[in-house]
Amino acid sequence: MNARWDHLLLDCTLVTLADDHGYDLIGHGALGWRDGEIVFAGAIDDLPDKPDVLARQVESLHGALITPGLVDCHTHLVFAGDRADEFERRLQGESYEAIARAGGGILSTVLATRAASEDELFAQSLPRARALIADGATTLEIKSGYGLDLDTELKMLRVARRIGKELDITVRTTLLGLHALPPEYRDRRDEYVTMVREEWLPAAKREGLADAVDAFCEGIGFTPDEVRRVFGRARELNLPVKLHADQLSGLGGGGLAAEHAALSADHLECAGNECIAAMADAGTVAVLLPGSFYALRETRLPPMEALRARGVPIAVATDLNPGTSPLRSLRLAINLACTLFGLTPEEALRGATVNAARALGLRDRGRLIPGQRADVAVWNAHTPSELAYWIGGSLLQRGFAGGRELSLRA
Ligand code: DI6
Ligand code: FE
Repeated sequence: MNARWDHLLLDCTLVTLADDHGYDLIGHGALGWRDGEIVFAGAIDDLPDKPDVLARQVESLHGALITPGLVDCHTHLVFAGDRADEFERRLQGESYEAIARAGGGILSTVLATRAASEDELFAQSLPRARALIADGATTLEIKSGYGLDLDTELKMLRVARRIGKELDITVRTTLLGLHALPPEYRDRRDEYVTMVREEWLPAAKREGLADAVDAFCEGIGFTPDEVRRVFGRARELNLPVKLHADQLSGLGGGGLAAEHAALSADHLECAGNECIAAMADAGTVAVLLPGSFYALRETRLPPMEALRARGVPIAVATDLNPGTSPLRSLRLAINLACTLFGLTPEEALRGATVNAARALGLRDRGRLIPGQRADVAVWNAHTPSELAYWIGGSLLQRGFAGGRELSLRA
């Protein structure tokens, strides 16, 4: 036997998600890790020795439920200001698209984000990341896209990296240059797309600031051809792609994502069958974002039956952003995915763990099995369906990332 384990949790119910179906629950369970990696996930009775011989730190969890730490694979949580005023306008009947076309929407957040110093942006964004962690997240993806000039885009990505360091969790960053056309390029779309393609992608790559590239493929965003130009360059630079696809307009975004072997296509309310088939063949994850569906009071549901029939892996994320999804809990996104989209609690939990990790290209987390990172959420719950069932409040008791306990100060 090698060196002792660092930590051993006893008397807990493990939701291991070890296989592709079912929770794979282990009652009277134990979870041990060493050097940030799980070394034992099983029944207490199957431990190879006495707990305090095995591990330096041993604790009983008194029957608590433990799951893999949640993975929020789609957020825009770095931004300045808020858009509560637009929320009020929408309640009075103005549409999201009308507000965007009138110069509000994404562009109003762009102005605030450009004006904020890097420290201000960090200070405003950090509490949103803390809120996600306080309800179970241990890995976050964060996109740029509210700069729309190179300096501000890189500033956002640096802030995202700094949040990961500050909170001691994994943050994956995504360059979202094609989010909206900045006003200074109003009549020069092509020039903007070329600049993102030729200058921004290589710069973000060179500085190690982007783990992936995303685009907003919508009537109010960018066309499939514009996205193609940028994605082609991303692939040349070995940067994986993800796509905001088929949310408000069915432009074939799911198929476009699959064409570029995208890690994920996100939203998909308007995706047709051909898109779903192409995603299945390409192994592209479908990321469902019920927060924006709810906040925009949309009615068109994502094609759940087609996704299931084709075996497309389904993930669930918050889409935390100031416009369409001011949602600061991934567990609440799980609840909304069940209530609004008809996911089972098991599909939704898998969607916020193992499949969400896959949507980020991460295979080292999302299950509680030996060899995976010790990213663990300990819940004030007894059954896994409770995670989807309780609405609001925090259920989280403790969180660990890479074996280190996280501060849950929200
Ligand atoms: N993600 C986005 O980037 C846009 N919609 C979405 O789901 C809009 C973000 C915004 O309005 O600020
Ligand atoms: Fe988004």
